[in-house]
Amino acid sequence: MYSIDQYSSTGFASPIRVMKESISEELADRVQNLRKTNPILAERALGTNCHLLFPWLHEISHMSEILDEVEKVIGPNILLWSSSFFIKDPGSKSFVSWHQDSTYWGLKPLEIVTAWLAFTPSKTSNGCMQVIPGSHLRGQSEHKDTFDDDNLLSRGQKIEIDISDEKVVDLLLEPGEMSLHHVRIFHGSNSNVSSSVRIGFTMRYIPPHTSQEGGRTFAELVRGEDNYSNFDTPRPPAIEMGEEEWATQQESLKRLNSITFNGSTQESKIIGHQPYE
Ligand SMILES: O=C(O)CCC(=O)C(=O)O
Repeated sequence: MYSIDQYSSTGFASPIRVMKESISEELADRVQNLRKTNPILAERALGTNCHLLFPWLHEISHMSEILDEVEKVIGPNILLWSSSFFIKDPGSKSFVSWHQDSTYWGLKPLEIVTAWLAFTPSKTSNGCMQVIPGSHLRGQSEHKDTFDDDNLLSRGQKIEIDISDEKVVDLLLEPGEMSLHHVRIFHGSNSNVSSSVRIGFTMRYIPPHTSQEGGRTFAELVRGEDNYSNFDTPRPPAIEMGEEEWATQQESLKRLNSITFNGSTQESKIIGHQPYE
């Protein structure tokens, strides 16, 4: 158990229960049903800012159980900047290289926290997230873009790091539990060598005084007040994947991509899929 009281020194907190296991299992079923019935649509829809396409994901991002914990880290005024899924099928080679989220996001100051919510068990064998405690205090490391097809990150960006020299912590989560991590912590994950899927839903929260370099992006006030108006407010989804919902989500991606792919030699591997991570 890594407590939220130690967040400032460790850069993460885990596990934190935010919903009943039975509810997260229902959520996992919804995701899997969509993936089964329409895999191409699911690939597109379950990527970045999917909370703008699905009212039930939008609702999750506003849950008081999640925001109460986020508030302990960034204070009472909270904006939701983005969301996305990280899904690894049984036996898939998908992995996430060691990286810092701060690398391409263009957000300042670095009071940005990610809530990673487990819809399924997340364990060592199915490629749970891993962190290096305290690494958020090391400053910004140089990243190299690899564009590796199996890397779930948009640019396949990675820090050259010898993990054998490091203390690595596996963030083991049961369905309905979440972890929180700092935007600068070194983190990554291995591929899924088990026979069960791993589904994580991430929500990125910022305080309203955060500013976005390189353009205006969307962020929605989910708690407290915004006296800065540094972000545009997206239209919340009224129905699942309606025309207006797609238009809002696509606009949010266009804005994010123009910032996070700045200086990149390639476009996002799959439009709508983790374009900015
Ligand atoms: O789900 C993973 O394995 C990695 C997630 C990640 O990099 C993040 O949430 O910032």
